[in-house]
Amino acid sequence: MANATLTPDARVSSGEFDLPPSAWVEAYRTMVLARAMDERCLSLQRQGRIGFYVPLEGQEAAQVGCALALDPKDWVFPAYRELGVALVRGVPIQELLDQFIGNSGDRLKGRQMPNHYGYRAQNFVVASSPLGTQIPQAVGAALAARRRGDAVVTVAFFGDGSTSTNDFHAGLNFAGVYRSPTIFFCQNNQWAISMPRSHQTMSATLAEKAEAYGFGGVVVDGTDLGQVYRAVATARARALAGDGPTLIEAQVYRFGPHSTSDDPKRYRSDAEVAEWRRRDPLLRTKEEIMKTPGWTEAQDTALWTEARSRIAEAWKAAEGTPPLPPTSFLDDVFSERTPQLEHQRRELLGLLERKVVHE
Ligand SMILES: Cc1ncc(C[n+]2csc(CCOP(=O)(O)OP(=O)(O)O)c2C)c(N)n1
Ligand SMILES: [Mg+2]
Repeated sequence: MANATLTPDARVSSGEFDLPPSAWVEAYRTMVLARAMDERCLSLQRQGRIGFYVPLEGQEAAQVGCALALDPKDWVFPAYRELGVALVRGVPIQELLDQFIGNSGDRLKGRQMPNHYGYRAQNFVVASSPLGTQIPQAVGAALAARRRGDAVVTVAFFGDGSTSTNDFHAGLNFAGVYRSPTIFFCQNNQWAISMPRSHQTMSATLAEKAEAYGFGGVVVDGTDLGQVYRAVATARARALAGDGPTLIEAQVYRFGPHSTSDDPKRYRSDAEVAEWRRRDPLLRTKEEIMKTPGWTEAQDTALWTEARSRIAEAWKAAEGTPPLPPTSFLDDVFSERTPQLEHQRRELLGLLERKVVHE
C-alpha cells in the first residue's frame, strides 16, 4: 500500500494537523458503530425487513477520519456509502433506520430510494445515486459559501469508478479555475461494482488527476485513521487559507457486496478479500487504542455490546413507528393543494374507505 505520496502543492503535514490522542477512542467507537450497523442492516435486508442497504465495511477509517477533520458548518456532498460520515456528524441511528423503512419518522417521507438519506441539520446533502453529480454541486456550493463570506469548505465523496464521469471532470476543472474551497475525497475501494480499479483508468493513481486541473492530489492509506485525518485537516486549512481545492485518494477495500443487490463472489476472489482483510481498519485502529494505558480487551468488547444494543433499541423504535398516511405523496407538491390534487386526494381516501385499495 502506498504511503502518503506528496505533491508540492498538497503536503500532508504532521504534528499540527494530527488527530488529538484524546479523540482516538471516540473515533474508534464510531467505527465500531458503523460496522455494527452494516452487520445488522445486511441481516435486516435478508430478512425482508428493509429493502436495500449499501455497506461500508472496510471504509470506516477513511470516512470517520475524514469527517472528524471537518467542522459541523462544512458541507458534505456524499455518494451513497457514507454512513460513517453521517454518524460522525451526529445523525441519529433511528433517523437512518426510519429512512431505510420509509416510515412516518423518515424526514424524506419515503420519497427517496432507501439508503439515500440527507440531513439538513448536519449539512449532509441527500445522497447521489447518479455517479459524480455531487462533485460539481460541491464546487458550486463552495463558491457560493466563499461569496457569502462563510468560512467553510465543502467535501465531495465519491469512489474510484466515479472518477470516470463527466461530472468529475467538470467539477475538478471548475474548482481548479476558481480555486474553490473544496475537498474531493475519493475512496478508492478498488471496485466499481464488478469493474476493477485496474480497468478503470490507466492513470497510475487517481490523485494524480488533480495535477491536470492545476491543484494538488495526495494518496493516503485509507485504512489508517491518523493519516486520513491529517490529510483532510491539511486540505481544509489550505482551502480556508485561499489555497484552493485538494483531491485526496484514500486507498481502501470494500469488504462486502457493492449493495444488497450484488454478489461479489461472481467477479472477485476470496483470496483478494482475505489479503485486504489483514489491513482491516478496525483492527488497525484497535491496535493503536490498545497502546493507551489502561485500555483492555474488556473495554473493546464493551464498545461492541454498546453499539449493538444502541442499534437494537433504535431498530425497535423505528419498526414501531407508524407508516406514512397513503395520501402523503400528494402533499408538498405545491405549497397549497391545487383543486386537482384535492380531488385526487378525496378519490384516494374514498377508495381506501371502500377497501378497493389498501394501505
Ligand atoms: C452515471 C452513472 N453510471 C452508472 C451507474 C451505475 N452504478 C452505480 S454504483 C456504480 C459503481 C460506482 O463505483 P465507485 O464510484 O467506485 O463507488 P463505490 O460504489 O465503489 O463506492 C455504478 C457503475 C450510476 N449509478 N450512475
Ligand atoms: Mg469503488
